[in-house]
Amino acid sequence: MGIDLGPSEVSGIYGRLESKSSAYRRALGRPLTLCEKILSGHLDSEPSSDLAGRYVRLRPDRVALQDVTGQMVMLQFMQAGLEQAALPATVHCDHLIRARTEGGEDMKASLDENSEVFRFLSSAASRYGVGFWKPGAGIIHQVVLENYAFPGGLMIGTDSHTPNAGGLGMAAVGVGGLDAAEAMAGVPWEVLCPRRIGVRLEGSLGGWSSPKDVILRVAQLLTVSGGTNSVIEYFGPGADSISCTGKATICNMGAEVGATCSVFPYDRRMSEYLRATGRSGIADLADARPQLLAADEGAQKEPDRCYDRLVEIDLSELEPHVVGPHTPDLARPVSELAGDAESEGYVKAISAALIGSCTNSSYEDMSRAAAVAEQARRRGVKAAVPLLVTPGSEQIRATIERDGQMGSLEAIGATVLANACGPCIGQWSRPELEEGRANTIVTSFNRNFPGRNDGRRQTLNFIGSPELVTALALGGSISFNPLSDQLDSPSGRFVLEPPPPAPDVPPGGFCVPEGVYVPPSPDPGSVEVQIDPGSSRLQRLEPFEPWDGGDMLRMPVLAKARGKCTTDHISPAGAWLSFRGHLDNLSDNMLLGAVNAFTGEVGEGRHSSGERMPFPRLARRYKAEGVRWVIVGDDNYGEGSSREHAAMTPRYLNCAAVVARSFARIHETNLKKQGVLALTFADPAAYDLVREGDSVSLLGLGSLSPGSEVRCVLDHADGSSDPARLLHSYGADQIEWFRRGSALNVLKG
Ligand code: MIC
Ligand code: SF4
Repeated sequence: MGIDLGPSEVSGIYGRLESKSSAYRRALGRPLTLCEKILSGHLDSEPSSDLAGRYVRLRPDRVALQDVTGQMVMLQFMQAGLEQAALPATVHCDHLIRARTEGGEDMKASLDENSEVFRFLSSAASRYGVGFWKPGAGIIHQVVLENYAFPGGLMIGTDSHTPNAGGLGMAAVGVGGLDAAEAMAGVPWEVLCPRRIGVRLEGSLGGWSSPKDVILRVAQLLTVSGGTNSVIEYFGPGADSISCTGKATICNMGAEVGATCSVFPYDRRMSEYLRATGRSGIADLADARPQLLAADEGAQKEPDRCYDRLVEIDLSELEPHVVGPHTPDLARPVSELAGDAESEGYVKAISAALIGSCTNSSYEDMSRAAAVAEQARRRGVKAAVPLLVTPGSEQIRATIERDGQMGSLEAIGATVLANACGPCIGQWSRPELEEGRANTIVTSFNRNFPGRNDGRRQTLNFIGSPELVTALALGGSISFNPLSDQLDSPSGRFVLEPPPPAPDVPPGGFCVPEGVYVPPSPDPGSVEVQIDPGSSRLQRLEPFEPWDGGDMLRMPVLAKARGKCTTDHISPAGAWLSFRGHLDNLSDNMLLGAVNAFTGEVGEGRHSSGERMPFPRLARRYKAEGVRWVIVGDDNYGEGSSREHAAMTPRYLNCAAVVARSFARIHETNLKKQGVLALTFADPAAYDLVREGDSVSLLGLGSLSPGSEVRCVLDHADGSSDPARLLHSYGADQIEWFRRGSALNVLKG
């Protein structure tokens, strides 16, 4: 199977899109939204009735993997005894690269530290027909945008920010590793057909306002769970005023509101980007089909008929925003940041400013940030705090080096890090920080959960656009309003001018890097996959046990998590990223960030004997005793990343069920796939009935069927008990995953 989809394959895809979406339009008897066209066009069957709210089986066009989730994909693919990827797939080495000093040195050290994992990934990719992007090539979503995303396509990726490709009009969805392994095995990919949120954009961006501010505003309106099981579709006259890469920023951060994916209609900006990245053939095909690659006119005229929810944003009135700390939906215009810092007691001094990442490292972003930096350089002013730049890809890095943007940033003191995730994913080493001391950082990244960037829960991360973050780096404090406050310079005080509009494709073309990509072997049989049996970082997987057919009685509550419990709380990244290919070693991080609802402590619970200990140790103790146990979760449990490890480590340590008020989409699927029962309280208030020392019985599992309820009895330590009704969202096939112990066991046959 080829790794590239060229114009002839894309033309075939458009043919199917045309015929299936017409059938779907007839079946619904109304105009279609863009995502409805893309999804119905990729159905494994003929569309005949309304799919919304139902599980649908789709045929994605490609799969994208990154290094830390990709290891499990490959291990699962191997465990299932599969041979060759049945559709184009690539793996990107980005998350494992550290940020310690600067790009060159960091890359060298990271190559040494991770050589074993990179050898495994490159050999497995070569063996199983997957393209391999070497460390240093760039961050998955940026490299995919530059090379593989195309309008009207459908992609799944083992990373929650896969929707970035929506900037090129692709429906791109973040999934757990097993979804990817199954798709690579040629099995249709199953997803709950999303609801539709329409965002109508009026006006045009100007001054300091940027695409980032569009999504920060959307996050404020929808909140971190408001997009769950929904697609966010942008349209309206304002959409054209946003560059292709700016659209990608907006779609990327749709993950922060839990959206399945986000998508923009095809337009001139996308056509330009496709041509500038060497894909004129696809641009020609798309240029000839503007209607196919946008919502039907009727849907745009009467959005109320076609979208479940409608949001309107006037770009001309949109102020630059800053969100945080600790959650991406805590938004305010930058003019209100100083006031919030005062009233909330946030540390005002900024300790570091970081720009770039997969979200915001386009040519346009870097040009606007550089334009701010230039104003300071001309006046002899340097950044008041360390300014770290993470280019999204080698293509971007080399191009901004050639065109001078990097020089402007370096002139004010910026350090350029490796083209990798680095500080965005906790690979940032900050030995200078005093343990336990609160500090403030500003970033143009997408996530700001506690402990995410530097492993320090006291770090407050405020997120804004790269140009705004650069300006804040000059001001050195979150009380500084870049729009109106003065900066000191040797020649007097001055106020920064808003950066001028910048092109999203370089006038002189992109510098195309060489030697960063390795195609799969033409002779896969000759490739040996390299795993050292004594490795601490890679471990072949053993299948999980099937369900024994009985009810689950009197299981202890290992943890009742209070409040936000993201995948970063359940399976932290940072130093733990080293063990993403070794389930046993990784399991020692399970729930280390979760807040114990009974005690307020982080990462610790109590054994039924009364002894306190960290959750992973507690779980290992129960496992050794042959006891299965339960996690109780709050709202939007498992928010954030796609890492299936957050489901695999509990499963491995004997978790039988997670009962939550509600789940984030990807995590819920990951739990189901790994054979952990994912259940929700029919009455969310029942969460409060769970007390310390409770045991949980789940009854009637033998009659589990789509839409059925699960009976639960909570036995309290004082001898009393409470019943609770539990719901689930399992489809018929998914129940089989539970019965057989995991979806992988089903895949193996
Ligand atoms: C993230 O941004 O949280 C990550 C790291 O990219 C994750 C993937 C992972 O945990 O490996 C994601 O977003 O899915
Ligand atoms: Fe990497 Fe951060 Fe993007 Fe995730 S969000 S892919 S960690 S740069």
